[in-house]
Amino acid sequence: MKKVLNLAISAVALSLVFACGGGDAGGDKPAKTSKRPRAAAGYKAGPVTDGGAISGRVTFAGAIPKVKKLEVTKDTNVCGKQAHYDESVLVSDNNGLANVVVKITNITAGKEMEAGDYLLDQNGCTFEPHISIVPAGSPLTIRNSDGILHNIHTFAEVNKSVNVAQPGFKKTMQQTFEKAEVVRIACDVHNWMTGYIAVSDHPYYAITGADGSFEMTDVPAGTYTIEYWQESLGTQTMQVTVEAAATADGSAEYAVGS
Ligand SMILES: [Cu+2]
Repeated sequence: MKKVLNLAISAVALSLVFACGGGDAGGDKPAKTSKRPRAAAGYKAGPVTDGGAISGRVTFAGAIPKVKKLEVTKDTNVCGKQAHYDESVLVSDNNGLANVVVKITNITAGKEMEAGDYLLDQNGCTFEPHISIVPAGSPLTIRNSDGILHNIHTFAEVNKSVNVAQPGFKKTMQQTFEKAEVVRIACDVHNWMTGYIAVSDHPYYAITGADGSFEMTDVPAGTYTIEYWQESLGTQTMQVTVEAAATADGSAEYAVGS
């Protein structure tokens, strides 16, 4: 009887390995395997029953900086249809800081990473969205809505950097990032174009909205380090304790010169 039970458990374990590993176990079929988001090695995904939330606002202390208008110096018939602004520090009327990547740095178990469709559009010679979260292993579709030559140039440290032309006739390309980091994206044709991809390796990532607010849900109870990253103002960290069925305050402030 005991032996049968062991066998049954092994069978369950085996099917779990196949379910979690996806095509990884299958080897050389990248088109199928690459659709799956890939969590960090050692991250245990499963239902969160004692979860809480972390929410808050990231704010900017001090006078609200003026947003600089950028000069369109090329392809003005397409790129000049709309005004371009420096998006490196965007502060709302109530001091909310937008586009801050908020993540838990030390989480080893929690909810499943969700598969999704990820799009970076080049529209009016601007990257839309300016910054987004893309899970490691999930393909990002890079669209050229402008019908003119753009050039995708990524500046990565742990991923492979790419520098590839996207002519007007090439509507979409795909790019997959394998490891977690924030990758800057530029266009060598239009030097004012800048965007960022926050490659995630677990589901506890968020980006602050225009008012600086963010939320993470289904966080297992525990004490965590939260990291805040902003493209111009840098990185800071904070400890937060999450209790079951409660919302922990993850608000943070960037002070000028911090
Ligand atoms: Cu461009």
